[in-house]
Amino acid sequence: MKRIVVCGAGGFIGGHLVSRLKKDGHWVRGVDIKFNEFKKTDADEFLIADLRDPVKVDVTIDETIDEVYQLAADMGGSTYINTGEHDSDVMHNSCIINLNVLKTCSMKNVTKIFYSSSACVYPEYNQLDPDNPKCSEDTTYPAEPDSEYGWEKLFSERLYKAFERNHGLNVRIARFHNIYGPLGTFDGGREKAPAAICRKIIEAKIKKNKNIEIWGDGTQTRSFLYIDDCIQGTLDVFNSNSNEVFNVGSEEQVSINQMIEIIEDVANYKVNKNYQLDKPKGVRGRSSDNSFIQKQIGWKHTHTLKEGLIKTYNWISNQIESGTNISKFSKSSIEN
Ligand code: NAD
Ligand code: GDC
Repeated sequence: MKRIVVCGAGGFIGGHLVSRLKKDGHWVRGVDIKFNEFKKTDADEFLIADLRDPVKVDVTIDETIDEVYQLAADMGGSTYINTGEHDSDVMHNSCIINLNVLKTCSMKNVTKIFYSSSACVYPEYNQLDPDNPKCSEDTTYPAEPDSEYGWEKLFSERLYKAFERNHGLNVRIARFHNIYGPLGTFDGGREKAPAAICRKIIEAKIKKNKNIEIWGDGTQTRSFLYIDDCIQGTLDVFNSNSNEVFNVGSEEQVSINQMIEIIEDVANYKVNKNYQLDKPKGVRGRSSDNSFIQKQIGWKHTHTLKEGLIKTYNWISNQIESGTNISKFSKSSIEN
């Protein structure tokens, strides 16, 4: 049994990771600036703390902690990342969290740390053709991420590697490719395409309205990874002997239009797509290349997009129909 800190434990992936680490028998302290909106935490302890404050980081990662998973970041989907409006916050907030966490880890007894990077580090020039995006780990340089979020992730990857070299920290890094599933945000501006489009179709169905808005022309491509596969990939990268940086994504590349068709099937409801060409679109094409992780670690995703979307659609549908009660979970978490 390890004593583990999960930073960003009030978030989507961090919340799922806490549950899995608890199931695996570890003692877990979660930390975040907020509680998870949808579920009472499974952590043994949950601290509300702003990781931009080095004193709070010092208290959170104390001398008893063996391992840290650092997922806290100021982030969101295309609507949040690609307008440019949040660039200074995204870069400043996430950088300072990583600077603080690494400095503290290097001074305490932490033996191993995980950092969640992103597919957004890959150069835009390799993601112009929606049918042939190139996102293998060996194409990272010359660097040209399409967003400041991607530049921050690339800088932070390098920061983790520098602490590994100079302070003997055992570092593991995964580049997540658009993760989706239950307990992920689906409204409010930070949601990504799978959750946003599920919500739009559910709301259209409830209102018996056929029209939904789609950002871009719908021919842009992506791959989406179901949350359970992401958690398994994270643990496989963490427990591997290799300290290389790995993609953790799906290779099931689809256009946004194709994903909408799948969701329409799940909903048993057809919509009219009203394309918003002035909305944030990000790169034209992006899909994970898993050759390296499969060869080195043997990790593979197991859910098809349709299987994952069925679970996600049903969960969002339940949330909308029952009316999400944020304060209910905040209260129960405080008592934990
Ligand atoms: P999320 O927004 O649900 O979780 C991030 C958490 O960090 C949030 O709960 C937020 O409150 C917390 N946080 C932000 N600032 C903080 C601060 N100053 N102090 C303490 N906590 C703070 O996002 P997620 O989808 O769970 O992503 C987790 C990690 O994975 C992030 O680092 C993200 O960049 C990375 N990632 C996610 C995806 C994806 O598709 N979800 C893809 C690539 C990379
Ligand atoms: O938001 P996202 O899932 O992020 O968008 C995918 C594509 O879907 C974009 O081209 C977007 O314009 C389109 N899209 C169409 N309609 C909508 O209603 C909508 N909402 C949203 N959000 N998008 C819509 C993400 C980053 C993450 C993360 C991952 C890594 O980029 O924003 O923070 O790091 O990538 O893979 P996406 O895939 O561009």
